[in-house]
Amino acid sequence: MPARSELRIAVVGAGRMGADHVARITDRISGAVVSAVVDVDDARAAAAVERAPGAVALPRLEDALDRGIVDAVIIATPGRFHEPVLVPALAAGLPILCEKPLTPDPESSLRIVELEQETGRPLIQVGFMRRFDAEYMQLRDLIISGDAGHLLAMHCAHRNQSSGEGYDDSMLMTDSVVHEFDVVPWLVGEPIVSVEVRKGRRNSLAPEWLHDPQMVLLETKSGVLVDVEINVNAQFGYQVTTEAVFERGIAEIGRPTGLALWRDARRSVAEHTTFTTRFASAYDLQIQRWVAAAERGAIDGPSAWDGYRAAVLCAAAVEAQSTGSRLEVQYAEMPAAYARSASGSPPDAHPEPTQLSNKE
Ligand code: ISE
Repeated sequence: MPARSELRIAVVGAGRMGADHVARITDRISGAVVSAVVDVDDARAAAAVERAPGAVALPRLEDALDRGIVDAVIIATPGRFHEPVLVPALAAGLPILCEKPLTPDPESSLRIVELEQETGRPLIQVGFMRRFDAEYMQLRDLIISGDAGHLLAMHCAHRNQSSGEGYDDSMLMTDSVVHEFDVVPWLVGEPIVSVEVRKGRRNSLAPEWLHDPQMVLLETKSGVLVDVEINVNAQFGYQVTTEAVFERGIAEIGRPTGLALWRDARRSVAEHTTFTTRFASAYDLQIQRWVAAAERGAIDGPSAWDGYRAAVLCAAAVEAQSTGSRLEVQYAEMPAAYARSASGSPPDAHPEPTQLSNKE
């Protein structure tokens, strides 16, 4: 058989995120092609295939596997359909990039963690793309360096322009704050140990069934407090910011950058309206690194265990939404296979920050 030069990817789910990945792989990712687009909706699959020369549209992943045209799988269906796709993809021993959430609840996430361990290899990377955003990476480096002293607290804002029909109260946690549930431990270098959710004054512009915004308070193992404003009917645009409070100063990421326009006695800078543009470079880097790692039989980002932990936090946060009180979070014991992350160090452990340098 001639040496294969490109990773042949089946993209499962041709909705907004799946179609975005199909275009990304075709236009910008090297070393990979889309070989199949899998969606139960024929029209949606056919439309996505238009963007991927040579790809076929199929209704089930198994159909693509039977044809022997798949080296790796991207799962971009709604979360409740992830497990039935993860199972055959794991059985086939294929590298998988699974959009968040890994699965909708901790029990099913643990089942997937167990199945992955049976394969004896790290096959699943979860699509928490914020870890590939340039400013998030800079902030993490700053925390690790200790240059501004120890991290004390963080203020996060997660604002969407508006929420759609099927988006309900629990999705504030499971679809949106799930990103903070992943990225906060990654930034701070230790797990989240408690969660509290408060509902304040409701935005009258939000759909009538939604209590929006809500405030989430997280605490990490050493006591770093992190507040998250989740606000999915912010009207003005899409914005994800973090202000980190250190012993010696403050760092901020996520503010709009780019051309500033002074006109009619105003200064303006364009803001994003959606996550696909706000995190476009992060998605590109995530997929490019996943493709490179898949070729080495590895992953290069959040693992299935990270997906499980986020699922635990989502479940706790949904419970905390109804109680309004602080809830301590318990995780299963981490299997040894996940004790070392892709970078070779334990998933949460940051190196000891360098001593506070006294520059005065
Ligand atoms: C959406 O599903 C995402 O994953 C976005 O990153 C997030 O900001 C948004 O709130 C979610 O609905």
